[in-house]
Amino acid sequence: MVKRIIGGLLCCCSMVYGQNRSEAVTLTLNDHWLFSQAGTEKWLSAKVPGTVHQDLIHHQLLPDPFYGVNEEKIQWVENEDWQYKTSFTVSEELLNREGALLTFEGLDTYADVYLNGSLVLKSDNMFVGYSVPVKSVLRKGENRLQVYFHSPVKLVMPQQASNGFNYPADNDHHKEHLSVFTRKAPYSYGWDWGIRMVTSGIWRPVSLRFYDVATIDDYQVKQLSLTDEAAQLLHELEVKSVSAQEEQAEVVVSYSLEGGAKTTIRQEVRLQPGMNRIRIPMELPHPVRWMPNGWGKPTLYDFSAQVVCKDVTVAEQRHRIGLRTISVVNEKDKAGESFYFEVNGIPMFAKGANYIPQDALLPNVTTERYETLFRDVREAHMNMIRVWGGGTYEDDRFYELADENGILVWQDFMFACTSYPSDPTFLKRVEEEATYNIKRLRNHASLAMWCGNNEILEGLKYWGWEKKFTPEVYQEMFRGYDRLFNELLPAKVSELDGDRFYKHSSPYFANWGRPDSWGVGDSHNWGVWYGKKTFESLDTDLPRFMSEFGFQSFPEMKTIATFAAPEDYQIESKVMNGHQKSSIGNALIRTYMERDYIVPEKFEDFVYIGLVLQGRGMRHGFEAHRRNRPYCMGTLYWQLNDSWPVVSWSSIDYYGNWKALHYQAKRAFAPLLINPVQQGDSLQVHLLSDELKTLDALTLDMRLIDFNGKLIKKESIKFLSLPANTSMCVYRQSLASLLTTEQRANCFLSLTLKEKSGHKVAEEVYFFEPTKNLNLPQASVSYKVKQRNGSCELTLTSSQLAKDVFIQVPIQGARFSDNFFDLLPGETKKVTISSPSLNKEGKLDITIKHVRETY
Ligand code: NHV
Repeated sequence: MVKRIIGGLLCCCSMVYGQNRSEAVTLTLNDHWLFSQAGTEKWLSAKVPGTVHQDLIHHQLLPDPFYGVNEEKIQWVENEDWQYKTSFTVSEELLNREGALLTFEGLDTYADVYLNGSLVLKSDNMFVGYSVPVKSVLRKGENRLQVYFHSPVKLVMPQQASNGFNYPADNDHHKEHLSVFTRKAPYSYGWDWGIRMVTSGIWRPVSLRFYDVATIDDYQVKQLSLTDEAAQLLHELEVKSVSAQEEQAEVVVSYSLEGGAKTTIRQEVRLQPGMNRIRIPMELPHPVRWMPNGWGKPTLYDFSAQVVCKDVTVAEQRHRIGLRTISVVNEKDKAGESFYFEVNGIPMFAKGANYIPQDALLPNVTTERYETLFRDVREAHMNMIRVWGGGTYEDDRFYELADENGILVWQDFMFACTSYPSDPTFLKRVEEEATYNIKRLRNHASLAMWCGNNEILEGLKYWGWEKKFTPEVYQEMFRGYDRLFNELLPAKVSELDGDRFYKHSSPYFANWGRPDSWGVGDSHNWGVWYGKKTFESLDTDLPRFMSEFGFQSFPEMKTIATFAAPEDYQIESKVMNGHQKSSIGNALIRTYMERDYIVPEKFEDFVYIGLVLQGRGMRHGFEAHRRNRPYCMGTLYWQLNDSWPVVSWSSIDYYGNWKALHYQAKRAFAPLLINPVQQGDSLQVHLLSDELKTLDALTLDMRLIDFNGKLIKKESIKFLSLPANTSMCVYRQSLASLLTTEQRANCFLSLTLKEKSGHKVAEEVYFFEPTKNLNLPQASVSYKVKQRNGSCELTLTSSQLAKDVFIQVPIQGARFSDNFFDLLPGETKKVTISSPSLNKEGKLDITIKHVRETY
C-alpha cells in the first residue's frame, strides 16, 4: 500500500543496527529524470510526475495537441515504448537503516522498473500505487533507477487477436477496442467529448523511504457510532515490522479539533516480524458534525497515529476526519424503489454534477485547478459530485477538497459503457485496484458511495449487443458482469469498507427509455438530447434520482480562439469538427435552438445562443427535480467540466470559464428558490427549500411588468410558512386571468420573497413564452467600469429589458460575480470580475451581448 508518507528529520546520532532507531527519512525521487524513445538512446530531460506527451510537447517534438486538428499528428506516440531514468545518492547512514521502501504512487501503465540492474517491479495497472522493499539492491553513493514503458496498445494486441471479437467500447476512437484490456483511464482512448491521447509515464510521485523497525501500511479511523453525546471510534492500523525479532513499541493515537487541545491514547504493543494489526478504541465526547455544503460547516478533526520505539517516532500517519453518518436509502415503496442520501439522519436533496478528469494529461492538473473547481462547485450550491467511471480514481487532493467543502462524492469504479474481460489475470488486477483505492479513500468524510460501473448493465440489455455478438459471447458478457460487479467489487467493499453503500451500476435498473424504470433507483435520462424530447418532458419524466442528464454547447469564443483561427469559425469546419466528438451534436443543438430561439446566422452568435439554450434548458430539469421532492431526491447533470477545449455537455470549459449553465445551476440550486412553472393553462408558484429550519411570516410579491419597465399589476401573498427541507406550491392561477395573450409576449413576472423584516431572501423572473416569441426591445445596455488590481466592477443599466446579458473579457478563467442574466428595465446591476491578471492600468476590453442583438 502506498500511503502519505510523513518524513522526519535525519537523526544526527550515530546508529548501531538494531539498537538506536531514528525517525524515517523520505527522499523524493521526482527530480533529474531523462526520457527517450526506446531504440533511439537519445535522452532528454523529463518531468516527473508527468507523461511522455508532456515531455515531447516540452521539447517541441509534438505540436500542441489541442490546436487545430493536431490530434491526428500525435497518435504515433501510443505505438512506441518509452524509457525514463534517473540517479540518486544514498549515504551510508541511510543504507544502515533497517528498511528501504521504493514507492511509485502511479505508473501509466505497463512498466518494468530496474534499480541498479535488478528488476524490482513490473506494473500493469495505472490505478494502483506500488511500494517495493529495495534495501538489498541499494548501494552507497550513486544508484540508478530506470523505468521501461511498453506501448499500452501494442502490448495487448495478442489479447485482441486471440479474443475472437471486438469489445463494444464505441467511445474508444480506434477500430480495435484495445482499451478494455488495460487498467488505464478509459477516456484517454477517446470519448464523445475527449481527445485520444494514450500516454505513458510516471504520472504520480516517486519516493524512497528509509526507516527503522516498522512502517504504518494503513491507518483507518472507523466510526462505529455517532450521537450528539459521543462518537465511538476505532483506530485500525496495519504496522509492518522489518525486524527479525519481536519489538517492544508503543502505538500513540490522538485527535484534536482545529488546533485545539490534543486527546491521546497510548498502547503498548509487541510487534511481530511482518504484518501486525492493531486496534485501539476511542470515545470522542460531544462530536462536532461534518455537514454538507448548504447545511453548515464541514468540520474536520485532525487525527494521527504513531509507532514509537524507545522514545523515537519511527512511523506516523495523519488523517483529517469528518464525523457524520451517510446512508443511501434504497428501499422498495409504492412507486418502485427509493434512492436518496441521508446525512446525519436528514434526507438530503442531492444537487451536483458528473465529474470527468480535468485534463487529457492528468499530471497537468495543479492544486490550484483542483481548488478552483471545488470553489466552482461550492459556489453553485452543489452538495454532491459523481466521479464517473470512465476517468480515474482521483488524486488525494480531490477528496481532501471534497471533505473541506462539504461535497459528497459518489465514486464509480473505473468501468464505463462497454463489457470487459473477466479472465483470472484481469480479475486479479481489478482486485488489486479495488483494494488499493478503497483503502486510500475510505477515511474521507465526503465519500458517500461506491458504484461498480457506468451504464454497463444498460449497455448489456439495451444497446443492441445481443445482435452484435454470438449467443456464447453475449452470455459470457453477462457472466463477466456478475463476476466483476456483483461478486468481486461488492465483496471488496464489504471487506474493506463495510458500512459504505455499493451499487453494481449506474443506472442500476436500466429499463431503458421506459417510464416504468423511472420509479426505481437512479436514472440517466437521455430522452432530452439523444431522444430529442423537449426540456419540458423533464417535468413529467421524473426519476427517483437523476444521476445523468445533459445537453451540449460550444465553449465561448475566447476558448474557441485557443484552438481555431477566424477562418475556422464555422460550425462544420474541419477544425471545429475536430473539437466536436459527438457525430449528432451540431444537428441536435440546432434542432433544440429552433424550438425556442431565433437561430442566429453569425457563428459567434450561434455559439452565444447555444450557451443560453443549454443553461435555460438544463435549469428546467433542475427545477422539476427539486420541485418533485421527496419522490425525486437528486439531480446530477452531465457534465461539470472538460478535459480539453471542446464542444461538450460541460458547465465549465477547459480554461475554467463558467458557461451559462453553471450560472443557471447556481441559481436553480440556491437553498431557497422561487419556482414559477406553467402547468396546463395555469401558472403555479412553488417555494423550494433545502434549509434545515422553517421560515415563517414570509411575503411573496409578484409584479407583472412590461419590457419597458411599466408595472401592469401586482399581487402579494402574506404570512407564508415554509417548512425545512421541502417543496411546496403556494400559488395557482389561470393564465387567462393573469394576463392577455398579447401581454405574454411583452411582459414578465417579477417574484420576490421577503422576511417579516423586509429582508429579501429570494427573487425570480418568469417569462410566459419561449424566447423566440417574445417581442424583445432593442435595448441598449450602458455600463461604467471601475478597475482595480485583481478585479473590476461593472455597473450596468438599461431602460428596457436586455435578455441573457453576456459579459465577455479576454482573460481565461476570469471570475464573474454574475453573468448570463436578464437585465430588467430600469435596474442597476453590479458585476465584479476578478482575475490575478487584471491590473488597474491596462484597459480591459469588455464586450456585452444580449439576445435581441443576435437577429
Ligand atoms: O454522451 C454523453 C455522455 C457520455 O459522455 C458519458 O459516457 O455516461 N453520456 C450519454 C449517455 N451516458 C453518458 C447515455 N448514452 C446513450 C443513451 C442512449 C443512446 C445512446 C447513448 C455518459
